[in-house]
Amino acid sequence: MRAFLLFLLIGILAFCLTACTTKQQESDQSRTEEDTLLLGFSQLGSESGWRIGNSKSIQDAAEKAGIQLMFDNAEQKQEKQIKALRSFIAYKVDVIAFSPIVEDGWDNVLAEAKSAGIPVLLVDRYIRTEDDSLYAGHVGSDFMEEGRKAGQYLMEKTAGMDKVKIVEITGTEDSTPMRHRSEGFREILANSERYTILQSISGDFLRSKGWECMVTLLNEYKDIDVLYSHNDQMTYGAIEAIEAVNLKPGVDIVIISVDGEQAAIDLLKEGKINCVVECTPLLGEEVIQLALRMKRNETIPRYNYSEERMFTEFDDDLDRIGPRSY
Ligand code: GYE
Repeated sequence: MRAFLLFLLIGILAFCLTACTTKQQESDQSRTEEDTLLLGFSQLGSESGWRIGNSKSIQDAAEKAGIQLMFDNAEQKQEKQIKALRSFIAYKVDVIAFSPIVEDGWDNVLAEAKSAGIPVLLVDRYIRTEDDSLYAGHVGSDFMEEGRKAGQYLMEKTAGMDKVKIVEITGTEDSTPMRHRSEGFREILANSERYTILQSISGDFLRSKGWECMVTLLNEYKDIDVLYSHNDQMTYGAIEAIEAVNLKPGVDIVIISVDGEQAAIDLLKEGKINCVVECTPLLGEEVIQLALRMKRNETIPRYNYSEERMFTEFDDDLDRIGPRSY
């Protein structure tokens, strides 16, 4: 009887050991498989502090997760971006992620990725297509909401004014942030007849063009109350132009900017910008997590929006805004 019990015990132990080892081996295998990912990322350029922060966030997150990243900077040219996507397809990457500079013109190259069986993640901006199956999902900001926030701030700021004359310097034409930041802003202002948008011109998200646009606008109109600028870089250029004609930015002309770069927050504290709508470039970790899921053939949520704030002259805790990493 004792011998039998001993045998039984040894048997049970042996079974447990084998089961555990197999389980351990299985999980080791799946972990390595899960963690290996060759991700091709096409960045659209390096036009702003936002963009540079965004590239860094993606590169850092890839390094931290130990995944292989093929990174290409298209220097503001759609043709270069398409070329990069084609080279990712040729390399047979596991997943393609990219920030489309404009919304149109991606169908052909994305159909090529689809027939090569490579899933695509849109980062930051959207594309316009009839075929929704060309990408798995999007990660980035809700630009309509950013435009609405800018409008809401302006309603509050100008509550006592009869007529409000606005100029708008927009981002790159046919890009999602340009279209949606304009649309969301107008949606709010449409609630009142007091607002007139004198002119809306594109500054391509560049500081130099922000300056150029503002010079043109100041020559054209002598009675500008508000500047709504679609990003901080263009705002810096515009402020320079406003100061050059001896007007006080933030006082003579109310300034609303988008992004929330460190320099813009500093200008807000100085009173030269009145409102900064936050748009975060820190998308790296989410991009990597989603790409890993896509590699495992999981369905990802179609839209993955970042949580964002707004900083205005009315906040009583501006000094408590922590250092910005972009
Ligand atoms: O606001 C701007 C950048 O697409 C959200 O592009 C991005 C925009 C950002 O160059 O600064």
